[in-house]
Amino acid sequence: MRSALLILSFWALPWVAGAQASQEPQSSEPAPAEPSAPAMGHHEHGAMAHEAAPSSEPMSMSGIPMMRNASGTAWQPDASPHAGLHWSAAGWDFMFHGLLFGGYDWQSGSRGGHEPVGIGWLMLMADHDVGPGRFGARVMLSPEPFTAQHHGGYPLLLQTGETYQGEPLHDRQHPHDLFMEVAATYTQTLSRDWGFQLYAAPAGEPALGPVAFPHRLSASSDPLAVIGHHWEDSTHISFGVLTAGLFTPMAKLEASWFNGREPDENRKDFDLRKLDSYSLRLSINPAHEVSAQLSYGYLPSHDALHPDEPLHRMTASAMYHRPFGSDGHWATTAVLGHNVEGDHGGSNAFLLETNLDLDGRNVVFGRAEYVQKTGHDLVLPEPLDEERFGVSNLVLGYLRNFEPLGPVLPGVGVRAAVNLVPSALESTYGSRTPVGGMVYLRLASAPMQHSGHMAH
Ligand SMILES: [Cu+2]
Repeated sequence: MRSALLILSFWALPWVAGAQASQEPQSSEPAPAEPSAPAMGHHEHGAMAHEAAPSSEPMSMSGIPMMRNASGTAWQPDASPHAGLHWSAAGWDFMFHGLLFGGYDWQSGSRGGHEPVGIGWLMLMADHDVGPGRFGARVMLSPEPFTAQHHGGYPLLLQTGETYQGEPLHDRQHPHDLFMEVAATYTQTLSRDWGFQLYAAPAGEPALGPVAFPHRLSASSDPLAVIGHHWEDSTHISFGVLTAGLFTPMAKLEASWFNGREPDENRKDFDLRKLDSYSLRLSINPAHEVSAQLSYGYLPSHDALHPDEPLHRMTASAMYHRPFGSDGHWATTAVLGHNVEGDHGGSNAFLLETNLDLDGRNVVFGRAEYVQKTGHDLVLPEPLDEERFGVSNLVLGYLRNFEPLGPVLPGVGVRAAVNLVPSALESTYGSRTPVGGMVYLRLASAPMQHSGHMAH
């Protein structure tokens, strides 16, 4: 109950900003596809734009649709729906969006648990032309330190990663930090086909892994985390990130230098530390509906409990987004994550998830994961410490959206999961098929309104 109230009051905050924006006169005509970058002429820009891109899409730099920008500096397919509030004031373009879940999480067995939880994030972005380029600032906050903090996180069978009271956390997902992202970007086109981007963040996401699950459209109806998080996209909150990227309309190559240490148990501060890790990522958007990436990261001391164990991470992922029917949308993501950690050798995580919005109202979603976790990861008794177990997680859910309330799209949903564990873990989990579920209220950003977008 308290979580639900907190979640709701969290929304009220930006709603003040939202109300201001929605008071502005709404243009009945769709916003023209004009580049926000002054460095390029409109015609020139048009020639560079992705062939398949519908002309009604707002563009950012180098003919890249604004909708391609996902979490951190990651790309998603151009064919992504617009959601959020967008307004302009004093030469700045603002965007506000968010995704919040409040509900009751229940996981079976002695390693499970049940409690009310609040999960999600809110984000404000501001952009302004600076010299020949474009400056951007963003702040993303999460309510989870207040709404998902009991016993170090919310119940989620087979989840591992980070700590609680100095011990490794297991079968719970740690809350995301209050400051999920505080970042500045600078983007500039160099020529018709080239541009570069710089990203600096005391809290932010290095160029490693796919679009992080809390920000993936294919995961946007599912409140709970992926159990392969610490193989795939767990670095999305790193306290100290510098990224430089070079991009064309179709590809982006980025390098990051960052603090690879996982956030500590105080979820309300900045865990700044030396930048000891690096990563490389190649992103490709070969078609309007497709985005793929390949990345590698070296984190010499990611785990506070084992500061001498280096981690090498490799990830590959692909996303496919397309409209469905007249008002729906279909988003699918596949991810492969590979960790080589200390002396534990290599381990893999596979994920396939999909979100099918049938008509703007009814959404069905699902996820399948297979992850190799050690007894050490799962915090099993000593003799099993170095043993490796293949565990799986199958999720199916349904979300029903209602009429938007101003900038907020409310909905109610249910999510059911069955986990598959090997027989060696049967006694630990009380079953070879432990289950979990959640019923929830979801507040998402309503489809985007371009109020005052073209003011400059
Ligand atoms: Cu996370």
